[in-house]
Amino acid sequence: MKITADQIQSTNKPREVSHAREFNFLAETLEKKGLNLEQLIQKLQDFQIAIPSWALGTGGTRFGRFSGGGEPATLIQKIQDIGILHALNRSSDCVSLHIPWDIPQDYDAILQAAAEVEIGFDAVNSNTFQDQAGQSLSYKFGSLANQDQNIREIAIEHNKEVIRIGEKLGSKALTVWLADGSSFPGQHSFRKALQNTHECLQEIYQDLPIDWKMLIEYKPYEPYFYSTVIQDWGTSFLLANKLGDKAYTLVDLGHHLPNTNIEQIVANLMTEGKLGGFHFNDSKYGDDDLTVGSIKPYQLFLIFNELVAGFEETSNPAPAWMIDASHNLKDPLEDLLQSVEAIKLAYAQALIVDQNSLHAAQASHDVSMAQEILQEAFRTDLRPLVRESIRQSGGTISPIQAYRDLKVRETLIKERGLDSKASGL
Ligand code: AOS
Ligand code: ZN
Ligand code: ZN
Repeated sequence: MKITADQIQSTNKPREVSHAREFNFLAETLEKKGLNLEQLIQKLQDFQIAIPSWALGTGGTRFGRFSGGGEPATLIQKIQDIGILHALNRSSDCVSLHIPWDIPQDYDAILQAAAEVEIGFDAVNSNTFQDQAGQSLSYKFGSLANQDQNIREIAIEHNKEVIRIGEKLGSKALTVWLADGSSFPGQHSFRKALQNTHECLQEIYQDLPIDWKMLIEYKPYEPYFYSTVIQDWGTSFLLANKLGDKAYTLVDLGHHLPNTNIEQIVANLMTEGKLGGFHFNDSKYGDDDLTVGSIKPYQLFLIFNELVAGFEETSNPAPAWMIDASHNLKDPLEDLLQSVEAIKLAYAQALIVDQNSLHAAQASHDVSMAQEILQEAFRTDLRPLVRESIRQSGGTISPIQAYRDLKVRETLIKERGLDSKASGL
């Protein structure tokens, strides 16, 4: 299934008048505040968020999986699904692959399928948390941190292979997330595990093409429950610093213990020029991988507030923007449309923060006013602005409604059947 420009227009038609009314009202309000609407719209249009190839099918928990049908079974079908999202919201022009859940066979066919729907390739993810088919030794007790050099070598080789795959597709970054850790005190030596990880990452780093980045993800627990080798941003940052200029920290929003101040982590990483990318999602308890903005939208806004300020005030390179979510109840494509909208909304809210007044409030220790300034931006309903930016890019005013009007899921089920299944989790 492919969505045409005519179809987009047809879904916009019945909503145009009310959208215009809402947008004009907002535009007037924003202009009165001295904001430049054209610039805001341009920034929102330029902001593209990569879709993870593993989030297009129904996820699941260890207790079960309930597919909604019509799932993409091949990499090309996954790319086509992202093409559908991108046609609707003009905001997701990239896919992030996970090897070996995605194994490109015919590169020409994949590149062509991607070009047809205007999709490029963001960071490629390696996978050393599962044994691969035919693998001689197991990752059961770790990969890059393992005490067994033979296992570490398999894991290093896999990461190098992922780089080679990414190169053929035009990716510019390798994301490394390691499950390595321990479930019981005494199970392994913290120091040896970290040293092994560092040495292995060094070897992989040496294979990075000149214009590539290595993005190092951290996570406090799970699948192991006592310790994780790269447990927090500090450990990721330490490794990134030791490795060199091409290594950065990747912040997955769900990879923090409850109530962690993520916006402060973002600010500090930007100060050091080491913020490499995001895995956006939301969570209540742990790595819940819920729809972005569904639980803590204010936190998301505060993160974007640091990002927007950091873009101005630091020389941190542009981070990679990716979603990392799992959909157990909702239609994955609807969920991703909601996530992208939530991210753009938080970005828009951060863009209208009156930074000068905030700096002035900070300089005069005016705590109440500093809070007022942030909340003024957060509580302004900017949905019409985000919709307008998407409409001007050729997308739809109401992505979820359009998705339903155009009967996308029904069509995918007809084309692929009820039982089709994406590889991976
Ligand atoms: C795992 O918790 C991390 O979020 C990784 O990014 C992982 O590769 C991805 O979530 C797929 O499971
Ligand atoms: Zn992640
Ligand atoms: Zn995760």
